[in-house]
Amino acid sequence: MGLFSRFLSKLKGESTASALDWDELNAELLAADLGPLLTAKLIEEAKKIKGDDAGGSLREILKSHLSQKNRALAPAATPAVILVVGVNGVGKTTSVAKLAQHLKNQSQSLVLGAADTFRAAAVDQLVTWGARVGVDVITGKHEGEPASVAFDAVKRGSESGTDYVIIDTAGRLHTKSDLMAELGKIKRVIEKMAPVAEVLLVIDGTTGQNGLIQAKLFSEAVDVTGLIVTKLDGSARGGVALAIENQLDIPIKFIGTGEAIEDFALFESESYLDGLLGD
Ligand SMILES: Nc1nc2c(ncn2[C@@H]2O[C@H](COP(=O)(O)OP(=O)(O)O)[C@@H](O)[C@H]2O)c(=O)[nH]1
Ligand SMILES: [Mg+2]
Repeated sequence: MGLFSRFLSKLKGESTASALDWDELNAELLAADLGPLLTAKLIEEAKKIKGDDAGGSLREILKSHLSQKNRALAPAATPAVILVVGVNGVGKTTSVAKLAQHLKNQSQSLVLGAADTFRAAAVDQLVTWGARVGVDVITGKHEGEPASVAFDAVKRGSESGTDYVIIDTAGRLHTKSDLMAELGKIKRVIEKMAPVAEVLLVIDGTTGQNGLIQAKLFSEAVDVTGLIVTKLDGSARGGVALAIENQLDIPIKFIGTGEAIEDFALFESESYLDGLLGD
């Protein structure tokens, strides 16, 4: 059931919402990780709704808080370089594989770069995915320079004329400034070869308000152009992504809905709103 459906059905039964209904909606929005700022804005605007079409009005309000930026991958000269970043365990490597499959399904050619050189298992994980998807994975030495692996991958992509190069990176705590600075370095090194078309930040949809802090700090370190929100297959409603869109104006581009390669989709704002409103 959508976040707003109980509230809406109440509104339909009575003509106006009581103070208690507003408290309930407030609590539900907070529980869905929309955060205090966006929750307060939404309640304030929803209180002004008049007339019968509460659902339609609420939809317009929610829509006005989504990013207006393009959700499609930015058009770029080949190779289009995509850098995938985020904290540990959010689903970066899995999302790189899913995105590769998604693009391959559209007849795009790809090279992947395994720039998480801290953990040998991380490289193996991407190599295994690459074999399954059927794309080349460029690896480097264990504990080697992530920026040099990224550079090699982009070089390979340029030389072989592939459409996309996707770079997986090591998970890093957004609070560790040296690791955050390394992201800037990776980007600068890549850009000696080709421009970075997209920096996609992966956010775990079950994270809660910490996701907003992650997004703030990653954006300060590197120009984040879009979000991949993962783990939306559970009970998580990914409200934090909405808070990020609203407060930082970073559009959600893709969502992950499971561990399998096909559990991945473009973010569709209309169906997301359908879900929230319980259509
Ligand atoms: N349920 C679910 N699990 C996911 C999703 N995306 C990734 N995972 C799982 O999350 C764990 C960490 O994923 P991984 O890609 O290694 O994260 P990384 O550390 O950011 O590279 C793995 O067990 C993945 O299978 C998703 O959309 N839904
Ligand atoms: Mg990884």
